[in-house]
Amino acid sequence: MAETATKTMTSLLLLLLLSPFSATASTEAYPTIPGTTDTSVSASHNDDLNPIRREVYGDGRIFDITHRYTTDMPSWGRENGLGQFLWLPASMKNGSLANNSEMKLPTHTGTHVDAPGHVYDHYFDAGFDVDTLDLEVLNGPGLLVDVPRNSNITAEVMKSLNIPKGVRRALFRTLNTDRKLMFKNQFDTSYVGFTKDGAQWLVENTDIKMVGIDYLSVAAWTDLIPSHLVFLKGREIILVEALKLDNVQPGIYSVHCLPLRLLGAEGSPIRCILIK
Ligand SMILES: *[C@@H]1O[C@H](CO)[C@@H](O)[C@H](O)[C@H]1NC(C)=O
Ligand SMILES: *[C@@H]1O[C@H](CO)[C@@H](O)[C@H](O)[C@H]1NC(C)=O
Ligand SMILES: CC(=O)N[C@H]1CO[C@H](CO)[C@@H](O)[C@@H]1O
Repeated sequence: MAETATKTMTSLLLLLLLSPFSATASTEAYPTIPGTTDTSVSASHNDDLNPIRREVYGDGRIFDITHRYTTDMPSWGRENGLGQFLWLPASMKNGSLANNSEMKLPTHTGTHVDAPGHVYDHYFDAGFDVDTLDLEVLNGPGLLVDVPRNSNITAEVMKSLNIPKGVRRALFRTLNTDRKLMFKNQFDTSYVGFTKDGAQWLVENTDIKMVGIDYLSVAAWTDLIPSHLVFLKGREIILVEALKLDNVQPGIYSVHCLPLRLLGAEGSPIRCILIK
């Protein structure tokens, strides 16, 4: 008897957990990303097969600040975006037991991380790849800060931001977000990034070890290599690029970023979230 009752309870609980009503559509306050469809509303009906794609989870507490990989997303130096990056060599449609995709893409595509080997060949040869990055640096309290929209990130701008000592992770939101550059498929060299003196100022005057930015490079186009060299020389600072910082309030969050363990790679896609 007792066993049957327990079984019934368990089934009820399972039913409740699986019920469509437990999948809440809480993204109303956070408009969907341009060019994509917010399916979270229609997904509350279970009569259609609509996968839920979200930017925000946990009743507005968890923000996905990773860009979705799409064929249309901008890709470094390319006119027409990333293009095809997924193939389906084995498909159920033509007789396989399962679908098994393969992917091919530059490791510095979309939201990604740079390892020291990116701009220092002797670091590359020594093996300072993405697998050697310190997860402690990539996970912990961090500051999302708005950068004045009329300038690249120079020493003067860095100074004006007054980021307190002790802040170890900083995500810089710039004009790139306003211009929605990560949603335009043509690569745009006029993005905002760090000038060499801005990078130098950060290294010398702050405790920041994780630097995040909202386009494909932390370094302004005109200071591309010099800024990277300044940041990556000490092998302490980790650069996270092309973060999706739309529709998130500035302030302190718990930052969580996890790169792939690609042995020998100086870059890797990375999944980043902010938790309030
Ligand atoms: C099976 O599907 C794959 C991927 O679409 C394709 O390359 C292959 O030619 C197909 N094979 C057959 C027998 O249709
Ligand atoms: C930032 O620098 C780039 C060149 O690297 C330039 O095209 C762009 O206009 C600058 N942006 C601002 C807001 O000054
Ligand atoms: C049965 C099944 O899930 N088939 C899918 C295999 O993958 C292709 C391509 O992504 C889908 O179109 C099929 O529906």
